[in-house]
Amino acid sequence: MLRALPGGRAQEQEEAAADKLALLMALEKKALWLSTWMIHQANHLRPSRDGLKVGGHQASSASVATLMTALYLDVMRPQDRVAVKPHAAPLFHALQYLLGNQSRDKLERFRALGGAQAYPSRSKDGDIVDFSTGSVGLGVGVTLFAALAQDYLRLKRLVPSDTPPGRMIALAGDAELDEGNIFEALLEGWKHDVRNLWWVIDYNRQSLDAVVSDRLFGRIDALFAMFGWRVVTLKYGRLLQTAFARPDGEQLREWIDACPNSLYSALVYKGGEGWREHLRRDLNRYPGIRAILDEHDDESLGRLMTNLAGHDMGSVLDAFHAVTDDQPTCFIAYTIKGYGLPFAGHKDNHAGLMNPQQMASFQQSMGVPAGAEWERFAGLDLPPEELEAFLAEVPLAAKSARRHRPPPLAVPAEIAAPRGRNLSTQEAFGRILGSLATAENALAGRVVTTSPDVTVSTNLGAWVNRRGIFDRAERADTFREEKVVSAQRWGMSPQGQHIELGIAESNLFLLLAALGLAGPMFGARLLPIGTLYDPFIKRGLDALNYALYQDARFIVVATPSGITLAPEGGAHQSVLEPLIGIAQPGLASFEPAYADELAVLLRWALEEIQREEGESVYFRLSTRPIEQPERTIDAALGEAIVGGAYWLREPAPGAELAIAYCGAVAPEALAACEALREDVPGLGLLALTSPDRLHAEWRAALTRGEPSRAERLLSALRPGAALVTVCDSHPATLSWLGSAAPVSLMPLGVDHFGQSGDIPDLYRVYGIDSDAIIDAAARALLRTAGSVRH
Ligand SMILES: Cc1ncc(C[n+]2csc(CCOP(=O)(O)OP(=O)(O)O)c2C)c(N)n1
Ligand SMILES: [Mg+2]
Repeated sequence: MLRALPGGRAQEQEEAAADKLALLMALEKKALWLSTWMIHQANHLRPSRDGLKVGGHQASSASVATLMTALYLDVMRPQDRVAVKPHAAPLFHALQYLLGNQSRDKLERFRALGGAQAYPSRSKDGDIVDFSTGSVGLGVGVTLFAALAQDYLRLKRLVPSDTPPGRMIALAGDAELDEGNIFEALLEGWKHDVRNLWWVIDYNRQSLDAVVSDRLFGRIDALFAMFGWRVVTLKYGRLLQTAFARPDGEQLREWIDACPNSLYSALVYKGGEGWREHLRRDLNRYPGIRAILDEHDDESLGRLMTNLAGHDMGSVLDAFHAVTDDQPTCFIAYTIKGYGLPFAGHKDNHAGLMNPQQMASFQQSMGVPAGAEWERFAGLDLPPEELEAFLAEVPLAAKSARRHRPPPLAVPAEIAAPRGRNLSTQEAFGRILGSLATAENALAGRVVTTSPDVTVSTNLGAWVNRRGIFDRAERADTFREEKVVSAQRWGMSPQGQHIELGIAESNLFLLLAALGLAGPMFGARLLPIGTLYDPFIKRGLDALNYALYQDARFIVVATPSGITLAPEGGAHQSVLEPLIGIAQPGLASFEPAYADELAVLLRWALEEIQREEGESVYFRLSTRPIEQPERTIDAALGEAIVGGAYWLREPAPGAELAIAYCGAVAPEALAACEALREDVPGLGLLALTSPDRLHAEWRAALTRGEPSRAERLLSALRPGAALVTVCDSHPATLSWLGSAAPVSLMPLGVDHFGQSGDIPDLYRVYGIDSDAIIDAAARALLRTAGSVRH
């Protein structure tokens, strides 16, 4: 509200506000037009070579036209960051085009190769996109973890804390709230007391298939309030509010309030006539309502009855600008899916496209002359210079970089391998991090660890004891204060470098996404390391994929893994995760067997996640202590470990047989190798540290027409030699080696659910113990000798 000021100031301000409103409404109209046109021309005017419809979401874009125009062209500041609901991509691109950040060429190639992406993409659309979206719910959730990451950096003064923080904003579809990850995130956010978070819910009461349940949203505001959020409901626009203030207007309000979502949507679609029929039937006894009906023709009655606040620019601006503190805020904005378009409100409009006739009349109503479809201001009532001048002054147009490029942090040339005769890779990991925690270097200061309630059981204890747990407030470790003996010291403070999460793997990966984007997003690099049990990668897999899709960089340490976890049983034993490691883009995966390999690989990973073209890194580790080799790792061996494979026992030239193993089954492979040496002298033992890297290099080498690393290694054997592969995971992890080199391959591994038992029993039952390896070698040799007839 404008306060009365002396002289003409109040009037001047009112005029300026009215001017701004008119400009924003004109630009909203243009953004709606451009988004609709962009989709239309991609579907109807661009030649199709494959007979597929291109698609695009005209209705979903129209639904948020007012909200997004208000945010992008007025409310947002350069430091704010946004996740736009996936199917509003066309509107997002249109607004960026108006701001001069998106080219016409890209809009014309909407959903074509190299053009504007179907869903906003950080890596494909470039700097204009803050968070990729696509898998509903995840874009909303990640903003909460970005707010946490921002606090982490500011409280540690890793970024300037004297400038205002950015607001992390999600523009969410209402059906996104059906995704469980939203609620997992809300709970975690409450625990961490997150701030500077806005979720703007486009409450059009429609999803893809259907109209959203009426009863649901009655609960939603209470739910947000319960988690400490401010809830701002934007329900009725100014036209409706004025009508409600008239005699009997209250009856109209009550009628709309009680109107079921499905009926409201259907009447939106039917238009003025439909509204009139229903209002007459239900409210005709009220003279005030009859007066309203008499005063409005069908068109203006339709306009009145659909005047929801989410489409009322003035109401939207007031609501956004009224929030000036850092309390998380949820705006529930009532909107209409397809607002302003012929299929507004129709329940089937999600993927609906306007046909050429509808488009022609829409074009006419928008006043866009033929040939001027891409003109930024064609058909608007305001002078282009004024619109241009307004856009130049929009806060977001300020040319401060949205993406930072902080330099990489130096990684020491060597990380010492933990010593010990018998070690598991999990213990080695804990000890490496434990000694990193004592290092007084910049690198250690940027490492941030996180885990969904498995910090201790994944061996992060030593690190956490030394570096502490992150919390906005200083909190003592009560057990310690009460002198209760415990190996864990869990003091909390803003200096802490471990973020403890509840058990929700989706949250883990969304937090890793946010921490892993800290460099480009906030200007200070973090080196995030997340730990979890290997089988639960699948629980958070979509969030992991989501994090990687936007090129967030982090290290995932998954431990324990496989049936080697023996007594824990099949529910906790992972089988297929190494195949995820091979197939997942953006992720380099390793399964080392020995502590010294892990030391080499962790050092490499800390560099890799900082490299411009690098990837995130996944380590699959084990709790099985195994005897360690006595050796020093020279540069060549180090390179081979990173490359994915080396000969642990070099084969004699032209050898008949080799065994290739990966991970914790190393002792079985070694034992089999020793046992076979007498009968097959010169056999080799190939250690695989990364089936993923080896596979990727094989494919790349094939394309280059050069021998791959795998082929070069195996060329030590005679062509057609026998190769037994063994791993504590699905045999397909390694069986592809049979195509990379001319060998006759026998793949061993686990291809059905595990069960409780000890390692000797389980390895025997699942066929990965040394006897199984020896047996497979014998069969392979027989087969290569041609004595087995198929
Ligand atoms: C995880 C996931 N499941 C399914 C989809 C397919 N999908 C795309 S949009 C949508 C409905 C979205 O409804 P809402 O969030 O209300 O958006 P709006 O009404 O604004 O289009 C669905 C099911 C998806 N993108 N992601
Ligand atoms: Mg919806």
